[in-house]
This record gives sequence, C-alpha cells and structure tokens, in this order.
Amino acid sequence: MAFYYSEPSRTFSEFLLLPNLTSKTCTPDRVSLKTPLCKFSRGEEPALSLNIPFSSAVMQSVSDDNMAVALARAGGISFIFGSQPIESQADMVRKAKGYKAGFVVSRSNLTPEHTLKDVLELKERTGHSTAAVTHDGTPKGRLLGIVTSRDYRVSRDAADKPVGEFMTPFASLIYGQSGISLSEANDLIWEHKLNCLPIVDDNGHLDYLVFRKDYDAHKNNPTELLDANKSYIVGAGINTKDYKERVAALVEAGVDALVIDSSDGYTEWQRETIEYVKAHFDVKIGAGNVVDREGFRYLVDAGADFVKVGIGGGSICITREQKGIGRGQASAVIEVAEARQQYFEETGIYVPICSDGGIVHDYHITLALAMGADFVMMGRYFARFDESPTRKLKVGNNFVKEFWGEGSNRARNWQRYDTGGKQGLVFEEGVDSYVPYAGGLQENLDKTISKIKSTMCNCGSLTVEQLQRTARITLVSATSIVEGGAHDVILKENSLSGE
Ligand code: RVP
Repeated sequence: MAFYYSEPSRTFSEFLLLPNLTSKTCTPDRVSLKTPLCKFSRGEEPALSLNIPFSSAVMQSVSDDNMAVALARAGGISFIFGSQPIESQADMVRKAKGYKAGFVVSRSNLTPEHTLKDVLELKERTGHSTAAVTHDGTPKGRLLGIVTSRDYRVSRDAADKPVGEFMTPFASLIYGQSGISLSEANDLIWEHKLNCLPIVDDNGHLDYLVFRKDYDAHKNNPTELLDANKSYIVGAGINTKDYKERVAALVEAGVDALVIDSSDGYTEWQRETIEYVKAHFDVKIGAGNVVDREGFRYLVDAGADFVKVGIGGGSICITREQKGIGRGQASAVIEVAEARQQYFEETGIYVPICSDGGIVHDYHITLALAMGADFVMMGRYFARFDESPTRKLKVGNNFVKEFWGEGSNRARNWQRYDTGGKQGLVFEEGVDSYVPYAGGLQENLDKTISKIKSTMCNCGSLTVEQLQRTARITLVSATSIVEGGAHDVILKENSLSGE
C-alpha cells in the first residue's frame, strides 16, 4: 500500500518567526552571515564557506561569468550553467577565475582608424566613457592610446575625425606594468589624479584597466569571496551524462565547487557521478535535488559535499503540474535538516544543505535559514539584476528582464530532467517569462541582507548557526496572513509593497 504523510506539505509563506530576547549587544552590525558550503568534521573548519548565504541558480538566464564575479564580490557563489557546450562553460569559469578584483579586461576597444562617430556609438552602446585604443581593436592588443570624453568636443570635432588624431597617445599615458598589486595601482591612480590606469605587459600589450571607482568598490566589499590566490570563488553545474569530460575541463579551468543540477537527485546516476568525481578529482561536489531524509542520506552516503533541497518550487517550474511530484519547500527543508542533524550526531560530519527555489519574499530566506538551510539558491531573485545574462526590455511602461526555466523548450536542458533515455525533452517542465527589472545586484543584496540581519537580531541570533539552533517558528492560519499585510486602510500611491 502507498505511504501517506499525515501532514500536508507546506511553503515558507505559511510560517513566521517569533522573537527571542534581544540583548543590547545583538545588533545588525555584529551579525555574521558566514556559512559553510561543504561538509566538515566536528571541531574542524569547512574547506569552503560563503560570507553570505546566497547562491545563484544553475540557469542560462541567471549564472554566467559576469554574475559569478558580481556575486562572489558580494560574498556568495554562482554555479555557472551547465546547459552549454563544455568548452564554453569552462571558458566562463576561466574568465571568472581570471578576473582579478579591481583589474578588468577592457570591454570598450577601438583602433586608431575608428572615428569620433564610432567612439560616440560605442559609448552609447556600452555606457563606458573610457575606451582603449589598441593596434587591432582587441582587449589584449598593443596599447596605442586611451580615449575618454576629455579628448574630444562633440560640438567642434568632425564625426569622421580618426581616433588616432585625438586619443591620448601611449607616450603621454601613465600606466602600470603587469604584475603590480592593486594597492600599487591605486597609488599611481592617486599620485597622478587618474580615473583609469592601463596595465601593460612587457611587449606593450594591454592587460587590464584599473578604475578608481572599482578600487573604491573593492575596498567597500569586505565580504568578497576569494581563494588563496585572491581570485573569486566560482561554482559550476554539471549533469550525470557527460561529467567525465565536463568535470575535467571545469577543474582545469579552476572551478572551486560543482553541483549536479537535476530536478530529481535521488538516483543511481547521481551516485555514480559523485563517486567518479570524488575518485578522480580534488574538487567539491554538491548533489540534488531531494525533498526528504531518504534522498539526503543516499547522496551523503555517495559522498556529496552538500545537498540541494527542493522539487517543483521554482518560480518558472511546472514540474508539479506536469508530473505530480514535488513537495512544499518549507516541509522539504525541515525534513532534510532533521536528517542532516541526525547524520551529524551519528558521524560527527556536518553536511550543509541548500534550499533551492521558491524564495519570493526576503523573509523567506531568513525562514529557510532558521529551518536549517545553510544557504539558499535563487533564480528569479538574481535574474532581475543588471548582472544577469539576459536582455533588458521595455514591456508597456516597465523594464523587465527575460527569465526562462532550464526545463523550458528555450533552454533545451534535457540532461536535467531525463531519466536515462536518449529521447530528450518530450514535454516541458519550465516556462519562459519576464521578471521586473530591479537594478544592480549589490544595492538589492544590501537591502535583503539588512532585513535578514534585522530579523536575526529580533530572534536574538548573531550567527546563522545560532538562528538554526534557537529559532522559534510558528505556522500561520490563512486568515492571520491577511493580518500581516497592510489592511483596512486606503493605501496612498507609492506606499511600500512587494519584496
Ligand atoms: P526560483 O528562485 O524560485 O526562481 O527557483 C530557481 C530554481 O528553480 C532553480 O535553482 C532550479 O532548481 C529550478 N528550476 C530551474 N529551471 C526550472 C524549470 O525549468 N523547471 N526549475
């Protein structure tokens, strides 16, 4: 006979936190959001931790190299999408790992033969007011000069005036030699009152640009997530089909952590993949997704470094409607967290869990942590930002960004869903959609993080671990949810709503 759970499966919106005593020393500026990414033994430090409990989803419309850099700069991790050819995914990892905080590969480049018209078009297209002039117009070509808006007067100069005639030529440029440190570059910037310092190699080829504003940003990012070589920590998604070649290429590109990306991780294919990766490579590997203790235990026994939780809760996911499998995200996290605790008591090994999908409001993140998640993974949340890889469009009067599921026809990520056959996607498990455009990642994260820290203080917790241990959580009735929003008043325009 089938097994029936006595409790319905629940979502985050059905729960609230109760305050615990807040001591006078429990203030948001003292809260640490540091959290383990990979398993560790009692009394030891995890080999990899996050400085904020955020990861971005393994999705084409969310996590590329650009997102990886932006999120690692803030202290979290991106798992670069795996539904692309092995070489292009490895290239993205390489780019993100090669990105030296503060040193950027020039993204606006010209040759001396380009014209003022080209400069203006480039500026319009990219928003960059500094362009490098190289012999071949590539970011690593021989540096011939720099063009900024101080080099031309649109009202006076002819549109067809060649760049070579008005750029600041190499001979007059202050530049740094490849290999200098960020603080040496900064000294040059200050000494010579520059906005941008080109970094040039021994052959006169452009290596990087260092911008004054980026240096300030670097100083303002005390939580950035760096490896021992001061490169950003970068993750990548893999599947259970081409993992032998893919993992080799990703490890070679410098990836720090892998995750097997699948809608259902409780499978022998995942066990085989984990065992193979553990036997052949020195790299961390998470697995999932699961929604119960059996799934968790199976992946941990196979050797997973962390386990991802959630089936069917993603904003673009229609797995539950299409196939009738899944579980309310809160119930899934609660049960897997219990299994993790039991495993820890039995073995002394702590396996972090990641709540993946279904975060709608910022407070859902705090709830997920309180229920035992060590970090969350989000797609929709990050898709809204400038740093996501998709187009920003105007629909009606609003700006939106594109966002599509890995199980949609658009992504064609059949490895994520298939169950062993070679038939590909027969039906969709995800939709193609828009999300409201929300601006830059950092400013949005700052707001979300302030809310999490503030709630943690209400709960008397200065760390994620303390929140997990001491949180008191209550179910809410459908009618009391109404009580929680603004009610029985006439709202003025521009009143707070949303997130
Ligand atoms: P959300 O944050 O609610 O947008 O959810 C993102 C998660 O949804 C992903 O991390 C992944 O687990 C899941 N996903 C991605 N594509 C699809 C799909 O097409 N069904 N689901």
